[in-house]
Amino acid sequence: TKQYEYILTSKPAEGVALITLNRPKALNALSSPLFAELNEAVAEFDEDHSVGAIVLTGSERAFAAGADIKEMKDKTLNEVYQNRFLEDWGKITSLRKPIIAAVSGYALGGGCELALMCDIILASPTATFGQPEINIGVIPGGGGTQRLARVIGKSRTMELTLTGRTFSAAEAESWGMVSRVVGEGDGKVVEEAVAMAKTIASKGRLAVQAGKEAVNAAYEQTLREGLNTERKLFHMLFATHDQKEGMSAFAEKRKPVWKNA
Ligand code: CO8
Repeated sequence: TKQYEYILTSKPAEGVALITLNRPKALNALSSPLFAELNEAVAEFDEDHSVGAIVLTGSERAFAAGADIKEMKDKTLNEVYQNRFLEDWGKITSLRKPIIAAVSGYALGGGCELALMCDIILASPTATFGQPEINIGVIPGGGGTQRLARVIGKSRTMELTLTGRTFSAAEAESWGMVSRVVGEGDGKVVEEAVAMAKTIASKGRLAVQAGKEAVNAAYEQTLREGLNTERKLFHMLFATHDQKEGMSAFAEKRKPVWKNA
């Protein structure tokens, strides 16, 4: 795979691509050049037929400590508005393949928002989340107020946004923001995320893509529309080889062989 300056990429298991944010001196602060590389890498893996699921992680100390404050500090209204600052930082939400965030250490501001853009969040017990933008005179700008409110509710989101206080992995788990907190130990959360990605990558790709699309509809559509989307996608899968194969394999008591078709 390609060499980047601010991220590392690898394929640690069958069907799995791993992207590691790698700006250790700045606690993985999210700069425009870093995001350009991240967007390029996820787009490449979304196209890569050998990849079925993607894992995004940072370091033990920081998933990402937010957008790069030093880069933002002197920007003017003209610049941020005319250049639509942050608009292309949400590209990973339009991937077809699932992306799992494996979070250790700080996930603050844009770092928390980046995790929220992923499909599944796994957290190490060391993970510290927060939207501390209020402390530097602004508010979240990468979806924090919107995605958090949908996931953990209005009252908590309001408290976190207006006080800027951080919250723990245990809180994030009890509020349903992370799917689980993974046991102690360096690298454990990445190991678990890679194992989960490998499991997902071993399923039929069309069904995985449809499943992701259907769950996402729950956050973007009304219940009636979402149920309709789900049923249409379910019906659509009856046109695939993998539906015939999966159901025949069950009836014949054998393992299915997916063709991703
Ligand atoms: N931007 C730039 N540099 C940073 C950032 C950041 N967000 N966070 C840390 N760094 C740098 C520090 O400046 C320091 O650099 P140097 O060694 O050159 O002084 C280095 O990383 C290490 O940091 P600290 O010395 O501060 O380490 P500590 O262990 O003492 O503290 C903290 C760690 C608590 C994480 C602290 O660094 C901190 O509070 N960081 C800022 C957190 C923050 O406010 N984040 C929100 C930023 S605003 C934002 O994210 C807007 C969102 C925009 C949308 C994004 C869409 C995805």
